[in-house]
Amino acid sequence: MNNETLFLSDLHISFEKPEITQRFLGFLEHRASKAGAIYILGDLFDAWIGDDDPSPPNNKIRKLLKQLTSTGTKVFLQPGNRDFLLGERFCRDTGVRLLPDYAVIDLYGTPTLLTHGDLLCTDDVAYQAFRSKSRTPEWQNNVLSKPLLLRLLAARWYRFRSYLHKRKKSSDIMDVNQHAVLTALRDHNCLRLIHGHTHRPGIHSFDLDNQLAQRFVLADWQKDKAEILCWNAEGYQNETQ
Ligand SMILES: [Mn+2]
Repeated sequence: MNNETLFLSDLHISFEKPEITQRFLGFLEHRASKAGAIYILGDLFDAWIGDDDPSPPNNKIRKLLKQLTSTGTKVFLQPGNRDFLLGERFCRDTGVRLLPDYAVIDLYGTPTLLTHGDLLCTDDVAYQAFRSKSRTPEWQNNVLSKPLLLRLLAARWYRFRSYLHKRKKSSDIMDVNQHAVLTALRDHNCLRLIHGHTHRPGIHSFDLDNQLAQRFVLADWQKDKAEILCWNAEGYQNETQ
């Protein structure tokens, strides 16, 4: 069983959604330890304002991640658009390894491209502009140097603002752009992509330079429903948590 690889994303863990936290803690304690590797493709947390934030349920999650990685399960994490400030201290505390925005892994013989998914939503020009700005060291140092309380308040404000913006945006620009998908696959020499972010779970097959390519979109976690993508040498299946 140790030869399994699990993919999940978009848990959006927060104090306000204890059901999701509980489900994830249960996953870490039971299901995850049976796998060889776990890939969390971003937005594990609904907001991450710095590795020094001890607000619940962060410490409990740190502890169980540490427990899991200490027993030999590898855990990899890609930054999402909500938790891109996860940093080195979090990795030290948990044994989790951070991956870059695009990462290629060898998934039982097939090169597979992993990404959170927000980079592929190129039609959302305003978001991409904010994204570029917020990934600079200047922006991040400026934010992280603010007192914790101020960051907590700012995060609340941003989440509220993002909720308002999302209601106004057309649903098309919130999905991936197919040209961006093809370019990313070409750039990384892959025919398989796994991502989250859009909260539109599914498997899409399409042509890439006369070869069959596939895009797996992971499900976001909800109070009463959570899904992970499980791969082994034989293939994949979706598993309800
Ligand atoms: Mn996201």
